[in-house]
Amino acid sequence: MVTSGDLPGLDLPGFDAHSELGALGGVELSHPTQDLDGDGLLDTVTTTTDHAMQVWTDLDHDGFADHVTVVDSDGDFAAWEFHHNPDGTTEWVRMDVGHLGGK
Ligand SMILES: [Ca+2]
Ligand SMILES: [Ca+2]
Repeated sequence: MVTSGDLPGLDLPGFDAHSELGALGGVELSHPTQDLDGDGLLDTVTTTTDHAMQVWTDLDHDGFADHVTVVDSDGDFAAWEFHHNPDGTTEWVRMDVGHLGGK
């Protein structure tokens, strides 16, 4: 289970590129601060922990994150998408993983 950890003022989970998000559930982005896709609507929140940065994006503006990219301080990264299954359950699915810097 991922917990909110050391993020004062932000109720978003902190984790690194090696964390398993599968059962995390919906993540509410109540106060997005960035407009990642440039359509004029704020959709993205960036959070940081001691060892990693998480970029949460609410692509359809329903108030819940649909995508998160995690980058560790050592360059490892992982990208996850929030999926709604036909049976009504939801899960985070890892779409990409790798290392920045091309080693
Ligand atoms: Ca936007
Ligand atoms: Ca959304």
